[in-house]
Amino acid sequence: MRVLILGGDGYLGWPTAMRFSQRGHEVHALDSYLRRRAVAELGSDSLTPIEPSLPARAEAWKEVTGKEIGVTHGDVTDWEVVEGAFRELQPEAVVHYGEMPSAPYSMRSRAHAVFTQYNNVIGTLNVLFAIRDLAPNAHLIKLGTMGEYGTPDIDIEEGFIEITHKGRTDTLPFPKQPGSLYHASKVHDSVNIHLACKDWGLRSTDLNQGVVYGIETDETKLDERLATRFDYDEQFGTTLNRFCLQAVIGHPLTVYGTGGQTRGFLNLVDTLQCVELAATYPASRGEYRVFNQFTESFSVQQLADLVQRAGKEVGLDVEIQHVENPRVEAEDHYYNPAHTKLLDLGLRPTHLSETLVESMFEAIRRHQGRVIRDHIMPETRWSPRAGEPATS
Ligand code: USQ
Repeated sequence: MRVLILGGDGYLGWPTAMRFSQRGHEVHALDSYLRRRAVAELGSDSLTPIEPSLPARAEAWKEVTGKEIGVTHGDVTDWEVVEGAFRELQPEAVVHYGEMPSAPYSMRSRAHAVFTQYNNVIGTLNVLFAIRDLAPNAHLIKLGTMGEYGTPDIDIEEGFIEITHKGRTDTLPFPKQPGSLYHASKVHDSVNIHLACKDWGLRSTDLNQGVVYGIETDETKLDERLATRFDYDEQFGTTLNRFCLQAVIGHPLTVYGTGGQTRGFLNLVDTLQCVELAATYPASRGEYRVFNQFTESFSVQQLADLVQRAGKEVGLDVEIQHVENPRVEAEDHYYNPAHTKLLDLGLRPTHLSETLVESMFEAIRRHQGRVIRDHIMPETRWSPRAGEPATS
């Protein structure tokens, strides 16, 4: 299969590129280095040292495996870049990670919010037009987010819900209540993708992914130059990754508010499985399908407790700190989303355990000396305090 990976330099994109290449597919990775730039602008860095560019990564991959990954440095919001890539590569599957992924980043200021929504919505629009006009049979595998749904007081379905209203019944998109302007950008994408499938006959799978954790995959372990990035700062680090790093460096675990916030989580290696399953069993022409992509639900407090217990096993004295919640989010809520469609396709979940957390400690320890502590504590608030000036 010819696979184009947009955002192929990121935390998930690079391991995905290697996985598809390892399986014998023809892979091309495109990236604007947005993530590298945004983390550097914040003054932080990936814990794991990564090769300086996509060409260097592809070179290392070739040296280690003898396989080739094509690369392009380019921005999905630039139509010429997208048009050129689609004309040249004629992809059969397009895996689209090429977005600004951070909720806190999007809530920092007006400029950060505008950048996030422009980047994500316009980039995805370009991809939709490119598929329509240049590769109409390509299957779009788009990374959405569980955060599109918010935390309603009913069970969350996989994309659609049957509603009976005033005696009439229809199956409609599940209501969306995004929790940040980043999550809202993914809602906008979903609406546009659904329309493109309906009106133009495109085929797409919207993967509403939960919070990813993990540091290694089978391919990253082949050679240290193949490592994926691992962020732990307040904007780009996800909860469990941050907690594991905090435990290793002796920083109190930063539980926001009471820690009752509950989310779906999955291991990085399961992200690869899910994307591979979506590609292997594509949507039909005209079909817009949604998979809820996570394996287990936990509250933030449960994660902190698990990290503390795992720490104890290996002699780490882990303190849990409840910091003022910088976000506007429910801390005590119902959460029961369906997530059976990927299991039906054959997903074999990796379960979170103390042993798994201990293996993350081990991987983090190897690069402990590189940790920058300045941006671990939360700095970005969802809502300004009274009297604070407007930001630009
Ligand atoms: N949280 C803490 N302490 C921390 C960091 C986070 O208590 O130090 C809490 C947050 O308040 C939130 C929960 O943990 O309630 C999850 O936060 P997160 O930063 O791990 O994840 P989030 O901002 O939701 O975003 C991440 C990815 C995003 C993806 C999303 C999936 O960055 O790209 O879309 O997870 S989901 O959360 O299901 O929407």
